[in-house]
Formats: sequence, structure tokens, C-alpha cells
Amino acid sequence: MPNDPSDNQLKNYKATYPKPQVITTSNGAPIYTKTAVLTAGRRGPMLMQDVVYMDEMAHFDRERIPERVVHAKGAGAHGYFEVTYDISKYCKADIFNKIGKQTPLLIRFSTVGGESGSADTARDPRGFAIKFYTEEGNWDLVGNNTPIFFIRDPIHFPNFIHTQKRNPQTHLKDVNAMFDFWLHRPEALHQVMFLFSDRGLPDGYRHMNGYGSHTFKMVNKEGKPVYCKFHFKPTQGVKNLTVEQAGRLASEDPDYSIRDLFNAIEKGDFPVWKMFIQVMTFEQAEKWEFNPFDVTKVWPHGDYPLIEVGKMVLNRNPRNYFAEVEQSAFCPAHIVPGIEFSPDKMLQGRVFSYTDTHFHRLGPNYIQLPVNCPYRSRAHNTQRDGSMAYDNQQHAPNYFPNSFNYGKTRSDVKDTVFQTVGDVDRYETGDDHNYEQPRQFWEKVLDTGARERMCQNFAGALGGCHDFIVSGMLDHFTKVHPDFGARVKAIIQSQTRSHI
Ligand code: HDE
Repeated sequence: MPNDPSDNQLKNYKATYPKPQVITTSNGAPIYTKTAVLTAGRRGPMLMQDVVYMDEMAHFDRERIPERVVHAKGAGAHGYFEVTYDISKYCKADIFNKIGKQTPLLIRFSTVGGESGSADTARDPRGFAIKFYTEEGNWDLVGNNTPIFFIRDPIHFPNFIHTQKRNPQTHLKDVNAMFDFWLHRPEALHQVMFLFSDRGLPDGYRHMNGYGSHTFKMVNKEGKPVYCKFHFKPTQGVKNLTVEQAGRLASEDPDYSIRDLFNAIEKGDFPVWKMFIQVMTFEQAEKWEFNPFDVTKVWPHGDYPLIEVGKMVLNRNPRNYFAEVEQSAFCPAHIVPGIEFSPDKMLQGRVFSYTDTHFHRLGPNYIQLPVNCPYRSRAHNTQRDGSMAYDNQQHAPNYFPNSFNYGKTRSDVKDTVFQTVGDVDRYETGDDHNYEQPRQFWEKVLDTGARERMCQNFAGALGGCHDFIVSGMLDHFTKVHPDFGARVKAIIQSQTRSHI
């Protein structure tokens, strides 16, 4: 007996619309049959003038848009953010300006490497992308369920992603390519350890943390900036799947996370996350032992404690997946007054990439789609035309400055001034403290059981790699902690590779 709300979606539709509406062509003309094509005689050929067929088939041929090059499989939900603590001493953004203030939002969760038909329970980071529809424009916080990332220079991103995708000849996922990249780029170790630990298999989308991951800048009304990071913690708790559960679900219910989110919301069991920030002053940033703008590093909570800000509640499922989730388009460049970029090279690199991919995937006017449009502030600018311009800002002038009352600027939203120094160059960061925080992860974050499971997971995956990749990775693990390298080596040897 189907019992979940998701099983009854069609029945519920019928209950809402007890009488069918007249079916039409796309130009709105009523049609008299939808069950037979137009032919010359009962057995004769079809006619070109069967516009009912042509109208439908030509559109069908174009139903798919390019899937996201990463984060292709996902689920979305609507909700709101509510301020519970005052952080106006750090940030003037209107979203935070009053306790109790609610701001509508859309969230899209995703897996990263798989195609849009892949299994939800793969070992992979999870995307955690939020679009806050604030009164001063849309603020997109496009994060993951991990506080860190694999690389710290955006030039590596396309190559790194190639190793996570399919081999150019075999069209298979290639574990040698994955580990070969990590072998060459040990800055990935922190994130890779996170990925092969229990947290690499979250139990659906409701039971995981979310992070803005990068360092951002917050600016208060006096124009004083601080650096900050964003954290989200689920009040329904963090839960992970075992390797066995994830494997079973991959075949029995590959859409496990999408289903779980939809049904929870439909049943009124609304998922909630508390939002926190960490704050670092410019003086502290100067003195910190690591680069505070390096997204492969966390800021220790002991030194930079979590400050509670508010809660995020997801209380409404999309009514149409394609319109509200597939066509949603997030972009780290979408910030609002009070929130600014830090010098994090990765963040800077992302600021370019997302709009660029949206132009390709959805077109130059993707931001006019209802789900992407800043509907609480509205865009007033001089961008015009292009494919699918919707209202095209009607009769407003399309240039600025002008003498006809179109557009004025606001001095209170000026970005903070900051100095840059240094020679223009390509600075290699490959050796920038790659082992310290992974060591802390091994020693302080993981308990004995979690360490053992992570080593088993690594040994399982590395078991399929060439010997030089295995020994290179074991060297890295040993530099993180001798026990780590030794344990993975012992498990691999016990799995038949006694020569290593
Ligand atoms: Fe992304 N990333 N990314 N990323 N990312 C995309 O944009 C990119 C990075 C993240 O649900 C793409 O619309 C570059 C970090 C999420 O729609 C693309 C770099 C973090 C989503 C892109 C990164 C993320 C994306 C593909 C390195 C966590 C899904 C489709 C400089 C802090 C958003 C798209 C959604 C999606 C580029 C690294 C999170 C190609 C160049 C770090 C959650 O533009």
C-alpha cells in the first residue's frame, strides 16, 4: 500500500482539480482529439499540417537542458530564515537587521560527481546551496556539507572534476585518476579524509551540516569589516549511513534523499537548521598561523567560537521540480550590502564561473525566471534583450546616466575599501601546511571506531589502484599520522596485496 505523500502526488492533484480543463495547443487553441495523429485515410501517411503533433513533438525534442556539469542530481525546498540573535554589530545586511525577521529562501541539496540519474547515497560531498530572497537583493550562499574543499587554487577545478567524472575512453569512473590527482595535490587530504570518514555518507539531506566553507567579509553600519564563516547545524541531528546501507539503497532506492526530503516536508515534519557564524578580526587574520583564506583549512572553534544567528526552516515543497529546482541557478557573486568577498582565491574564481555556466545552461536571462528573480527588490539596470527577455524592463531607458529619472545610486551601500599589496605573479600553494589539520582530524575529531572505518574505506578504494598510487597515498597518510599510514597499509596487505 503506497503510504508516503510522494506516492499520492497524482491523487492529490485530482482532489484539487475535480474537473478536467480543456486541453489546448501551446498557442492556447482548444483541440478535439489527443489520441490520434492526422493521416490521409485510415492507413495513410501523416500530414505535415498535423500541428497538434508537431507542436508537442518539437517541444518534447527539447525537453532536456544541459545538466549541471557538477552537482547534477539534487532536491530543492522552499522555506525561510529567521533571526534569533542580533549580529548587527558585525553585519548591516538587511536579512539580519531585526530579531524575529523572516526572509524567504530556496535551498538545493545535491550530490556532486554523479549524473542526474545517479544514486543519492554515493560517497560524495553534498551541495548545500541557499538563495535568500532579501529586501536588498538575492543573497546566494552556495556551500557544501563540508567546511573545507579539495583544492585551494581555482585553476585546478576543471582538472580535479575530470578525475571525479568518467574516463575519456572507457566512460567509466576511474579510481586511479581520482587518487592520482590527490597524490599530486596533498592539500586535498583534509577533505578526502572527511569524505572517506562516516560523514562521506550522510543519511539523506536532512541530517547533515551545511557550511558556506569560504571566508567571507561582514560589514556593519559603521563600515567596519570582519572576516566570517557560515555554519548550519540540523536540529534533527546529524546521521550517516553505513557503507552497507548506502550500497543497498543505491540499488533499492537510488532517489532516497529526494524522497526523504519531499515526504518529511509534505508530512509537516519540517527540517530545521540553526545558523552560526565564526568571526575573525583583521588583526587576528594577520597573526593566524595559517592562511585564513585557504578553503582547505577550518578555523578552530576554540579560538573562533560559533555565534548563533538564526534558524532556517524548510516548509514547502516545490510544485514543479523543473521550474523551481532544475532551473534554479545559484551564484557566489550574488551578495548583498553587508556581505563581501574575502581574498580567498577559490571564492574569487567561483564568482566568475557560476554566471558563466548559467548563461550556457539556461541563457542570458536566467535570472528573470521566477525562481531566480530577486522578487523582493527587483532588478533595475540597463541590461536588455537576449534570448527569452521576459518583460525587458518595459519602457524604461536602457542607458545610465540619463536625464530622465532612470536610476539613482546609494552611497550607503559602498563596498569597504581595502588595500592590496604584492607582486603580480602565479603563486604556487602546493606545500602550504597540508598535514597539520588532517592530523588534528585524525587525532581529535575521529574516535577509534571512526578511524578504523575510514581506514577500511580508503583500503577498499585504493585496492583498485596501481601500486605507485597506493604507495604514494600511503606516504601522505603516514605524514598525516604514522598510525594512519600503517593501518591502511595493513588492511590493503591483508586484502592480497602482500607485496606493497
Ligand atoms: Fe561549485 N560549481 N565550484 N563549489 N558548486 C557549480 O555551477 C565551481 C565549489 C557548489 O545546487 C557549478 O550551477 C568552481 C566550492 C554547489 O545549483 C559551477 C569552483 C563549493 C553547487 C561550479 C567550485 C561549491 C555548485 C556547476 C572552484 C562549496 C550546486 C553548476 C573555484 C563551498 C549549486 C552550477 C546548485 C555548482 C564551479 C568549488 C559548491 C561549474 C569553478 C568550494 C553547492 O559553476
